Amino acid sequence: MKTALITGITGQDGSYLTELLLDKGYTVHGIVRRSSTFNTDRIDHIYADPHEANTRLFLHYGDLTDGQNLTNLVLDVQPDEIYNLGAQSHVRVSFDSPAYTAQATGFGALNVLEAARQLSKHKETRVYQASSSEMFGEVVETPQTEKTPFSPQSPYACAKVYAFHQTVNYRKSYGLFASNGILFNHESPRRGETFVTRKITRAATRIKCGLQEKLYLGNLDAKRDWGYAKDYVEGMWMMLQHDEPDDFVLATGETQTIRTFLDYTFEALDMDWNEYVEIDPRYFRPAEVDLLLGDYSKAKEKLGWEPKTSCKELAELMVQHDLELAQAEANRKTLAG
Ligand code: NDP
Ligand code: GDR
Repeated sequence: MKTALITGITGQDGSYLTELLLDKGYTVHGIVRRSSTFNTDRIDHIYADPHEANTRLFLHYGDLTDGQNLTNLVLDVQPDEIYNLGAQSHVRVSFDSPAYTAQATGFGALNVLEAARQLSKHKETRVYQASSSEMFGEVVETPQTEKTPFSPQSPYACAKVYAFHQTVNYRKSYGLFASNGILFNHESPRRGETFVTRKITRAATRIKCGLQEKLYLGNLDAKRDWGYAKDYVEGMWMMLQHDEPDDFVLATGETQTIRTFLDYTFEALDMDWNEYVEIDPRYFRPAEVDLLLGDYSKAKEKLGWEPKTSCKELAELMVQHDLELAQAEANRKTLAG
């Protein structure tokens, strides 16, 4: 069976991709960052003691900014497939930490490609690069396709554009099987709590349970093409099973404002968000991406990939999950007196 190496295994997508690959019989190696607190919450339910028999998930310490460490790991593990999902992935934070974002999100991808190039001298390996719809930035055309020019609007997006082009460069220069997935926003109950969808579903359910009074947000007018992360990791895997490396957009082909996501969330709880939401300019960005809407027809035609979950269904499944979390928190408070 195949072996995969995943950077960013502790993130939202890393956790779903690990489940998918283990289900398919892969051995999975993941890179985790050393941290003074546990950062493996999203994969704890699938991680078994490596001393036990039949374990197929292995974790290694490392960091995308440490190229030597990545090359050593890649040469040791000899993966058939490498998924580079690791990144400083928060757009707003990238304005505060532009240099670190460039190192982790941009040069980190170069480190992964260079490690893969070393391995490819001995055996074939395939690389997936987690590219982003943020690279489109300023609206040039809609819907956005693989041919739409990039116009990045943040240090994060600039770093992703660099990584995108290096991926194409390694493909052309060295014949490396390296594909870019240009993924539009995808969310889930495992989404980080500072991204807007999860911030909304966490706050709305906590308000419902009497644990919070207000929700402070920034720009409510931006439009995003939101899909379900579980659907999207399947597309990542499909890209690396394709007969040739290429670049693919994964999206739903529908776009909604933050206001509409608020509608879906609060309606699922029989509440009106206008009573609870306040604007805090702290959450505005120095430059905003106003409209993202993806055309996934190339992925549909060449990979047979299609999204399965609508934005409304996504909001509802996130609400259901977060309501259970909020109810448990409320119960703990009651018990504690
Ligand atoms: P998350 O923010 O949930 O996860 C990011 C992962 O990267 C975490 O495992 C994190 O580790 C790890 N990481 C961060 N910095 C480093 C570093 N210096 N070295 C090694 N690992 C690091 O992101 P998602 O799962 O949502 O996204 C996965 C990838 O896809 C990212 O590259 C993101 O930019 C990209 N993307 C995401 C989209 C989305 O809508 N979710 C859309 C398009 C692209 P830790 O847990 O320790 O913080
Ligand atoms: P995004 O996601 O920047 O699209 O990047 P995020 O959820 O952070 O923002 C989406 C939109 O919501 C607006 N917004 C707020 N955003 C946050 N985080 N917090 C708020 O309080 C808030 N209020 C309004 C934002 O201004 C923005 O317009 C995500 C990340 O996963 C990237 O890594 C990925 O590449 C892209 O999606 C595609």
